[in-house]
Amino acid sequence: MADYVVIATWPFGRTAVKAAADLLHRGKPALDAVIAGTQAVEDDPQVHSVGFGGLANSLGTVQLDACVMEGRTLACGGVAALENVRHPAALARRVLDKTPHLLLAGEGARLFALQQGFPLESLNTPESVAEWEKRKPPSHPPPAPERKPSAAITGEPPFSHDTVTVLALDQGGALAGACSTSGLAHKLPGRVGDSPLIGAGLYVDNAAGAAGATGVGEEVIRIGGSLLVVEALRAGRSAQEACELAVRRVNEVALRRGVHPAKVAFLALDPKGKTGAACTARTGFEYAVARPGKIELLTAPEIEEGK
Ligand code: SD4
Repeated sequence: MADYVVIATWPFGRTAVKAAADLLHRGKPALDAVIAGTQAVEDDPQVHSVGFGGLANSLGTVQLDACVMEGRTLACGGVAALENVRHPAALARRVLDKTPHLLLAGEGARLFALQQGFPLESLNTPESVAEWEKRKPPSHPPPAPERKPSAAITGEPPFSHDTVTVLALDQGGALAGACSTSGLAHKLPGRVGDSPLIGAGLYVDNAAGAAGATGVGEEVIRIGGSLLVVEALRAGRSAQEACELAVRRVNEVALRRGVHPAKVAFLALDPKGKTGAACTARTGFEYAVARPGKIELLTAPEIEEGK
């Protein structure tokens, strides 16, 4: 029997690792635990970047992205641009369990949710609508500086956004991961980020390790972020080195594109339970780690451009 470990993005990751650790402690599989952890954050109306109470797109509609993956058979599932379902990670698991597909999007994902007995509901709360109003981008943005922030998205309001990504190693030595987000506030309707995409926002392989991402999804997709981290683990890098390597890739690509690196962070968990995390400059990325009897909030190192 191995000691369990679960890690999750951002300070609200404490809620996720606590819920996940409750299951891992009782010997439950990593996949069940990461979904329970993710769901605890999806249900929290105070978290305006995930699930119920998430920030809406430019039309005022909340569209959610999520995926799940387990590391033994590489079984995975995702949902993208999903409306009216507060538990997208649980629905992603149904995609994994009940369909021959890996990713359902938009209206198809919502119909599947209905078929699977998920209630359809409004995900707006009075607080999330007020927050969305506050973050409305100006209709006449100021002229862009020379080297403008990537895709004009810096993670600062009005484009605040945080994914919950949860990675776990269970007592049987199996790895799994889940991530869930409402994506970028005021995004174009139908915009899909990294979080429902296997290999971008999440990748898990018991033979190498697990990795997940948060931050500006466009930049994570561009470098195939989570798969890059897992392949670095497979090649013998530590979890910490693998995350730093992916952040350096984000920095290099930004330089080639003539933009400042966007706010992006990676988390990793290896098959022995060692963890790693790193982020681009000024991301201020914190993550939660739970092991038997202990929950901590840690700060990831920031990798400056050219370092
Ligand atoms: C996205 N990666 O939709 C997500 C948002 C996020 O911290 O993680 N923000 O691009």
